[in-house]
Amino acid sequence: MEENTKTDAMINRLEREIAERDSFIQGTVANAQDTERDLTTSEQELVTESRKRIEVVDNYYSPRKVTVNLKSRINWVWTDGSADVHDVTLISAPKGFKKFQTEPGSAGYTYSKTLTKPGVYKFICTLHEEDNMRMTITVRH
Ligand SMILES: [Cu+2]
Repeated sequence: MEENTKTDAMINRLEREIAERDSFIQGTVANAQDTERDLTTSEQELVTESRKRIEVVDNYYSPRKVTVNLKSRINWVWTDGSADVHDVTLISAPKGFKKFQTEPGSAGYTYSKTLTKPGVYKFICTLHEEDNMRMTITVRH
């Protein structure tokens, strides 16, 4: 019983921390929108790194370029902007990292992968390669 209470308290604290971080990031994004400027590279990195979220839409990934820390877990999210079907196919990766291809998905589909080797990862959508639907993730040492 006491263990449960402790776990609950820990979950509450973590949820609060995540909410605070989210609101800070949303503030940064809202600020940029208010002043009608694009996010700076470092702000974009902050947003992406915090969310580690790549949106899959018709017919591109957003953002197209990301730099993250080693062992980041990346979340690809097929949003409502994905009426069509797309996949995420790893075509080039650091030595020793196993290439993969997701199922073709549309709005509501998600996929997560932890990048365990430093270096450059290149992805394409095999269904829209000719539309240049591709992205790059660089993993820091
Ligand atoms: Cu596609």
